[in-house]
Amino acid sequence: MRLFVAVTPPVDALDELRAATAAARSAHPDLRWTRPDQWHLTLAFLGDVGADARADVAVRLGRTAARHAPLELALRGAGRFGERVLWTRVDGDLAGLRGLAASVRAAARKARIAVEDRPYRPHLTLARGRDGADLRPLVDALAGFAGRRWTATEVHLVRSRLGAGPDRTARYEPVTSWPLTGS
Ligand code: 2AM
Repeated sequence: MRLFVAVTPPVDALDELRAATAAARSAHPDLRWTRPDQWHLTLAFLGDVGADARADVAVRLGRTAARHAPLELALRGAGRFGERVLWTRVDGDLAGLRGLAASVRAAARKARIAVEDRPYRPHLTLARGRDGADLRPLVDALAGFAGRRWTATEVHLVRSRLGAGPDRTARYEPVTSWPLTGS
């Protein structure tokens, strides 16, 4: 089962982002926009995980969530990974978010799941570009977006079903969620 671990902004924060990106979305049908009902902040991408490792990582993620406190976050402005990915940035308790992502990755490694060593870049993916797309004007257009503060209170283990969403997009289905109950 293809899995990732994420935190999810609440509906009011997502509605704000949806409104802030509406003009860009309609002006650029050439990009592959992610669906607002699927928006999330990935902490770790686990890839295909077998049943045994899934059970193991679930136990470990429960312990991880119990050690970390809820996180005060906000969505703000935009950035890009080259011409491939347009995203909105994350503001607030980034040290806490990085610490949580590091713990989630450590939990996955202990469950013998290979996770990337690349530095964690907190972001919420808005759109993916096709070859030759110029995402810079969109980054500029979204620069003034400053979303409300919200609290991440849960960590979600999410299943990604490639091609199962509308127009053969991926569909993300929460498998298990754990509250952040640390202090
Ligand atoms: P993204 O946020 O940059 O789009 C499900 O695919 C989620 O896991 C997406 O949010 C995606 O990143 C993230 N992810 C991270 N590494 C990935 C990878 N190697 N393949 C697919 N998704 C990955």
